[in-house]
Amino acid sequence: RSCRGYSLHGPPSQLEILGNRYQTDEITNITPSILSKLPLRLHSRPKHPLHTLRTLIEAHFPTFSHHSSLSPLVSPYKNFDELSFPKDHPGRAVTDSYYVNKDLMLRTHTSAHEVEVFRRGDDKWLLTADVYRRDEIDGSHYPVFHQMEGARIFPATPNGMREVEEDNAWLRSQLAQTNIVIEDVPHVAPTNPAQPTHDPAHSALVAENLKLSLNGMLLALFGGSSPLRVRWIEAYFPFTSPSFEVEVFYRGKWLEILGSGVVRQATLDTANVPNKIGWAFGLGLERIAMILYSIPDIRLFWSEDERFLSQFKENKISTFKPYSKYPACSKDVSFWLPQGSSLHDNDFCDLVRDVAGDIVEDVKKIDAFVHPKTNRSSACYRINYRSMDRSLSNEEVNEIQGQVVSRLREQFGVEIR
Ligand code: FA5
Ligand code: MG
Repeated sequence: RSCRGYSLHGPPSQLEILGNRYQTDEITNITPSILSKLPLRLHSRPKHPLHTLRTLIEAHFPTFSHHSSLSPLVSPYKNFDELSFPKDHPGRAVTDSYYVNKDLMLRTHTSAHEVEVFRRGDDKWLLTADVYRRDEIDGSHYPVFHQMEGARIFPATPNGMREVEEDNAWLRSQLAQTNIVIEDVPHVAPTNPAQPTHDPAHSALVAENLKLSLNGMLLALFGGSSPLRVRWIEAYFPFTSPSFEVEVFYRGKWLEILGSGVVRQATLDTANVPNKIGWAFGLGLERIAMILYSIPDIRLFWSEDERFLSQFKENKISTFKPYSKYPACSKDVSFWLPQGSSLHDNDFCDLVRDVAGDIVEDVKKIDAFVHPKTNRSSACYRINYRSMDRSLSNEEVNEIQGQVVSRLREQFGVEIR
């Protein structure tokens, strides 16, 4: 019960989401503040940096089909099981993901749609969508962000492999005259193996096609007068093998851009295209947009302030000029939890986000201990409030902090210290 973003009485018995009504149950934890984001679809809003970035990536893959209107409501089966996530994967926990009820959740990644898109017979596609994860609160984390998934599959036949080889040769020639420095890893390795049902040579050709395709895309986004440094790293995802992460060296730092790999055959079998082999990647649009536009805080993407929105043009990346930073105001709250109960940081963050909306800049746990005699746990959190659009008055912040405190009492039965 303590996971809910609602009072001790729990959420209403039904929730209306994107025009439909859904039954809630004992794991419902999707809050009103999260529900309010579902219709916004920033990635489809003209001139918005997330839309422009998506458009630039789509333009780099002109022969791929584009999807961007799939519902964020998916079954846990689709988000996890179809992608070979083990039953005990932490991402499934109610502390990490948002559930409408036990059969319906908000997608945590765009990979949730891989099977349905492959099943349509689409063999090269890009898909952009809002994704939802319960997480900490700071300048680079927000419970809603946007991902872009891309995939390409080929017939697993000699002809299909010839197509890959020809495409690789062409892509290699395209990259040859450019300003890119790539740190690579083997296409397949003992630590990053080809799948048992794949010919390792075919798997290597497909992995090479993935790398060549993405290197070109990264060059289009990040390339400039000085050489672009890109580094490929071995990774692990339940739904790809071999798997890779990609980092780009930008303004003095290595930045993680995307996850990718050779699609697990189980995914393609489920999608009814068992005789194909191919690759997929998933990238975070906010991460890339914050870098390319110099946007300092992830909350800004949600701003309705004209001083933010009016700075951007369609199809063009420009440097964001921050308007004045307003003063911050931080408040601590310390409390005892009821005996035997615990409170996950993500529950605390969702509660604060629900009460304070985007004026919460970050939340830190500054103290936690268990009383040796009573066995009760105590916690102290520091909430930093700052609006991006205006100065907050002290009364306003006190009022909001008061609401946080009463919700904590009501929802988790805490005793304020
Ligand atoms: C995934 O979500 C995989 N579905 C990616 C994938 C697709 C792998 C297809 C293989 C094949 P991950 O959780 O690492 O993986 O997220 C992918 C990207 O999303 C990250 O590289 C990062 O750019 C972005 N991302 C992840 N978490 C956040 C976050 N909290 N805020 C902003 N961006 C994030
Ligand atoms: Mg990652």
